Amino acid sequence: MGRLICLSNRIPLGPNPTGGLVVALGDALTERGGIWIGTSGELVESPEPALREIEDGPFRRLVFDLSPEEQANYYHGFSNSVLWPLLHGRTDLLDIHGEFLTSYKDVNRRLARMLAPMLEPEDRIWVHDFHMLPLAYKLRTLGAQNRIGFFLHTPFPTPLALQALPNGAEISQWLAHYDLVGLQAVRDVRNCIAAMVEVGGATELAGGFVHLAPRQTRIAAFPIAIDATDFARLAAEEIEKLPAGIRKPDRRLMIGVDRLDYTKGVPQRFRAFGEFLARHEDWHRHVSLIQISPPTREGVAAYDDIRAETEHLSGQINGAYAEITWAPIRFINRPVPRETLAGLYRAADIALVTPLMDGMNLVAKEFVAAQDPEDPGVLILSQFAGAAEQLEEALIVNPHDIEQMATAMMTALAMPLPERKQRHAALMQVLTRHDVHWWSRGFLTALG
Ligand code: ADQ
Repeated sequence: MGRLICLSNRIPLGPNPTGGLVVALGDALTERGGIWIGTSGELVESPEPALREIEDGPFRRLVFDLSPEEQANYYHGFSNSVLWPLLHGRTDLLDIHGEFLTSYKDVNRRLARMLAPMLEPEDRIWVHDFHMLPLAYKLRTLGAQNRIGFFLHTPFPTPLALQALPNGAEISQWLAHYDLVGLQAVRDVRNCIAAMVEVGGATELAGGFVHLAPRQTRIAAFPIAIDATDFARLAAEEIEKLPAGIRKPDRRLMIGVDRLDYTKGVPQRFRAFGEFLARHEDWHRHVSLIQISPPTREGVAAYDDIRAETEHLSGQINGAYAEITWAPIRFINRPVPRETLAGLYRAADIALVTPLMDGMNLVAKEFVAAQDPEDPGVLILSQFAGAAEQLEEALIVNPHDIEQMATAMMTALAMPLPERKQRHAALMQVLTRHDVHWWSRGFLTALG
């Protein structure tokens, strides 16, 4: 059995790396001398044409640097200002420039050239996410015959949206050089096959395979997951450590946790909470919303806009409703340690997970896992999160429908304990059956 070689834009650094993917891949990487490869996070004028080993962790990690120009064109440019909005159906935000695409291809070619000489025939390669779509194609050009799998963490767009890219057909060519393309949800599998056929000229075969000469690729859903048992244990421990007063006996708590990204629907969520407060004066002083949203991708214009919009809305709602001893919204623009988040989820009565579009959304799963089964909170979940395909017992909402979301908030606050317990038990069963180990095993078994 060969090694497992994983590639992702960011890799877990430090002597004790943490995070969902580390849990998912750690065993496979440690067992068979696997390697994780990604960018170093350092910018240098002339990046070395070789991978550099980081020597202090539980499995091998190799990194490469980007130049400031590549950071601007490959990372902020094609990855974050073209592919990210496209994959989330936000074609209105596309920022198309020739030099972005050129840099994107160049970085992937350089990576393939650094990787190809290291490969042994039995090695399996697992490429993660949209920063590295062309990697298999570049490796095949250099003669690699290995099994190569790709997992896309975002949604896959419709064939129509894909045509907003000048190189829409090329995406299908890139995907066709993988043996397996894994997506988060069944809806993404449908979109991907339709796009490869309609835009890329592929032929659909039986069993989720497509043929684009000279290769056959399997397209399948592998919904990403968490270690629910471990997260439940963490939350039960951490709630005890929260500061007194975070949750008063007469006050209910709603929570939202998202990177400050325009896909996450935070403005719509704030508007719905404003609508709820306007409708239910009796709930004033008795419910508040903590929204934890660290800024990301600063410097990309659309992210500056979403920050200004959310700050404006939270200020407006607090200005309209706050009293001396109560503010309806606490809007925190910093990351919060994972342990504290776990405790906060458990302290909350309701989670608002209402993205406009999301590959999966792990916050939804973390919230469910963190609940006390004897007195669980309620998950309000967008129909456009990949998680909605699995978490059917959540209160499913349309994040564009502000009135419906405000009604769901009231339904969740009024939900009797037996119904909360029954919904939570059903959700928890999904999470424990389909945990993060099930996810990585499933993908790697399918890759062969
Ligand atoms: P993200 O868009 O980052 O991931 P998500 O799935 O919600 O979205 O994962 C976020 C992770 O970061 C969660 O584990 C959460 O706890 C943590 N996090 C979020 N806000 C935080 C904060 N303020 N402080 C600390 N931690 C915070 C992409 C896709 C998703 C897909 C994942 C995994 O966009 O759809 O679910 O990858 O495939």
